[in-house]
Amino acid sequence: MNIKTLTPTILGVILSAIPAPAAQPPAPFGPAPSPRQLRWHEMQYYGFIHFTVNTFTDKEWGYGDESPEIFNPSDLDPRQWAEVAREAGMKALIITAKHHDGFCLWPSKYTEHSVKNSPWRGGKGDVIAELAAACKENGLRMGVYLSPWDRNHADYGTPKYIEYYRNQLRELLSNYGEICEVWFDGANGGDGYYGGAREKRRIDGLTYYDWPNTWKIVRQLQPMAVMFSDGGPDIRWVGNESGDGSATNWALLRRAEFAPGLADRKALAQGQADGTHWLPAEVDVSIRPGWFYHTDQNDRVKTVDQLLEIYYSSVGNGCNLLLNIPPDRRGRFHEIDCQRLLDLRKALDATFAEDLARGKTATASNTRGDDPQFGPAKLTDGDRGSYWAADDNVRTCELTINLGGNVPLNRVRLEEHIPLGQRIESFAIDARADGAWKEIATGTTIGPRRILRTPTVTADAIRLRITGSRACPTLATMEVYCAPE
Ligand code: FUL
Repeated sequence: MNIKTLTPTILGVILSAIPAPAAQPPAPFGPAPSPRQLRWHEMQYYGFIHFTVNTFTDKEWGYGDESPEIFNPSDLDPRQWAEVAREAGMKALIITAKHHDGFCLWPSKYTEHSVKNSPWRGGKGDVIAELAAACKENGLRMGVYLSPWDRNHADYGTPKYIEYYRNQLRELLSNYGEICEVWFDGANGGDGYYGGAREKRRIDGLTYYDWPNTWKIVRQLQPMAVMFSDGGPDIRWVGNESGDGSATNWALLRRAEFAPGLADRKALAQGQADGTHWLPAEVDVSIRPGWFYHTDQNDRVKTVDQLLEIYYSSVGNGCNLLLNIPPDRRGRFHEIDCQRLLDLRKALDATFAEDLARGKTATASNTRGDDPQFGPAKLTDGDRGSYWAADDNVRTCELTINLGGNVPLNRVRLEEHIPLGQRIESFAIDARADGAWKEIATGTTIGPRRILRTPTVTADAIRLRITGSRACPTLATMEVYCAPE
């Protein structure tokens, strides 16, 4: 058949039957998260456990001369920790296997300064093993904190100690199943017991620990574990211990400028838009004033309102929340702390009970290649893995969801499709009431997650205006909720 002999009408019918070529996903922009970091982003909220000789001496930092005999919890119960954490909605527990005082919660074969010389369980106990079993039973992941600074060890400050530290890390990463996170604290206070020397020891934080070679051990033994410190290499400190995330939050950092204990606090909080590495922030904060349990702080456990503020400041700004609950001298979470955790869970469940945008009609001022696989319906399909994307040349865009009738709302939850990098740098949210649009929130970054708290408004549509983006924007989800007053 000769195409010239076809009438225009027949040609039109044939052409319309040929499917338009599928659009390609946007090219990744800047650094993107690794699979282990993506898995960490999903954890969102998990618990920190500070427990050691300090629990029995009522201190925050042990000097390193504590006798292992003082570690004697009357009713140690990691199963209780794990059950409460699970019911609270946490996804993991990270424990101080060794804090600055050097006492080990597991029977390390490289030191006598451990539970093996404690009366607890007749010297046969292993807190890490008990916690690992309890986490497994409760579907939680487990992480370990191994303080680089060791105020007990005679060799601290010499190369010999680095070998000791690495041996301990190998024990923790080999004998307790899967480890989700390794926590490298940056504190190096100076003075300590140091095997009886009782002196001040200074180390060069940049060179002494030879971090790159220690990180290799973690990669080799636990390839899916993320490593936390002031400068990563996987997760960064947020720069404060008060529970504050930053509303502007790039999951990126110029990593060469950072190391454990050496950090620019503002950059840690906000990240750096032009960062060379994907390095998202973790917010660590205690439910009590101290990291360790002190009876006289029982009336200063954070209230649900305080915890909610922390939740929105951390999780709501795209950070993960690591909330510390220190076991008491029995070795149990205190009743007050347990109640607060469960009350927080209740409040969050009530707020995020129903996504008012789910399944509703969404439209976009631009859709990548006009291809439904990147269409705005992906924002409301309940699948945070699928995403809307714009054409390559687009930097601003409007996304509108018709809520199908008037509904009260006061929370909007957004996520970029971070496997392709972080892009959006400014946005506004409008609600439509009686046919008129009104701005109810503005923001800078979205990244892994952004939860906006807005005044309660009644609206029949909601609109996200992306007003600035470093590359063509993507968005994985746009959810709308109404928190009870
Ligand atoms: C700090 C430590 O010095 C505190 O004792 C606590 O462990 C906190 C999480 O990190 O740097």
